[in-house]
Amino acid sequence: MSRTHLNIVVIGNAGSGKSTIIGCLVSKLEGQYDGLAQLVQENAHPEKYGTAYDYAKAINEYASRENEDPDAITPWNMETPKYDISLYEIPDLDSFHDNVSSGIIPADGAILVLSASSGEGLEAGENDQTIQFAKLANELGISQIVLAISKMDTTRWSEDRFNEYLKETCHLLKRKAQYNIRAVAGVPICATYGDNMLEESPNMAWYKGWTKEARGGVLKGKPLLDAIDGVEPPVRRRN
Ligand SMILES: Nc1nc2c(ncn2[C@@H]2O[C@H](COP(=O)(O)OP(=O)(O)OP(=O)(O)O)[C@@H](O)[C@H]2O)c(=O)[nH]1
Ligand SMILES: [Mg+2]
Repeated sequence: MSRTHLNIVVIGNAGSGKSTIIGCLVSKLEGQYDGLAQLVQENAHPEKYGTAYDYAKAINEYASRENEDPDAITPWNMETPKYDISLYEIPDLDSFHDNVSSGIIPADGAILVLSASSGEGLEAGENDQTIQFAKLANELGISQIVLAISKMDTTRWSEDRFNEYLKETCHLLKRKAQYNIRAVAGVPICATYGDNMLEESPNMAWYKGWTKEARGGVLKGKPLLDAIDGVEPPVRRRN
C-alpha cells in the first residue's frame, strides 16, 4: 500500500530554531542524504546536558555541498511511522506568501517554532514575527498547526515557562490569527539535544503531552514526531 505524502512548512521567527529542528528530524529519520550523518557528527560537541548537535550547520553545509541554490526553498524528506513527509523551511513572510499561494509549496500543515529562550520569542516584542507567520498560515488555508516551543534547555527545562508560553501563544493564535486552538498540538522541545523530538524526554518528565481535536476525534501524544503524525491529510487526496 502506498504511503501518504504530506508537505509541512516550518515557520517562525528568524533564529527560532527551524533549521535545527529539520536537521534533527531528517538526520534521525531517513537515510537518503548520503554524508549527512557524518556532518552531524563533525558538528557535535559535549555540552551541559550531553552531546549538543549543531544540526542547523550540518544541513546548511550539506545543502551547499550539494550545490543547491541557497535561496531556493528545497524540501527535506523524511519517513515517519505514518507518512512520507517533505519539510520546507520558510525564511520570511514574503516567501511564505509567494510559495504557498502560488502552489509551489502545497502546504498541508505547519510547524510553528517559538523560542523559549530569554530575550527571544515572546520576550522579543515587536521583533518577534511568530503570530504574523501564524496569521498568514491561516490566510493561506493551513488549518493544522503544531506549536514547537524550542530551546527548552536554555530555560533549564522549565515547566512554568512552557505553560506560560503555551497559554500566551494559544491566546494570540486564537485572537490575532483566528485559529481553533483546540486543534493545536503544543510540544516543548530541544532539538540540539533531541529532547521530545522522536521520544519523550526525561529532562521534561513533567510534560503530560498534547491533546487536540481532529476529524477522527481526539488525538493525544507526546514528542514532536507524534504531533507531526497527528497532522491529517487533506480530504481531497486519495493516496
Ligand atoms: N541551546 C539551544 N540552542 C538552539 C536550539 N535550537 C537552535 N538553537 C540555536 O539557535 C540558533 C538559531 O537556530 P537555527 O536552527 O539556525 O534557527 P532558524 O530558525 O533556522 O534561523 P534562521 O534560518 O536564521 O531564521 C543557532 O545558534 C542554534 O544553534 C536548542 O534547542 N537549544
Ligand atoms: Mg534556518
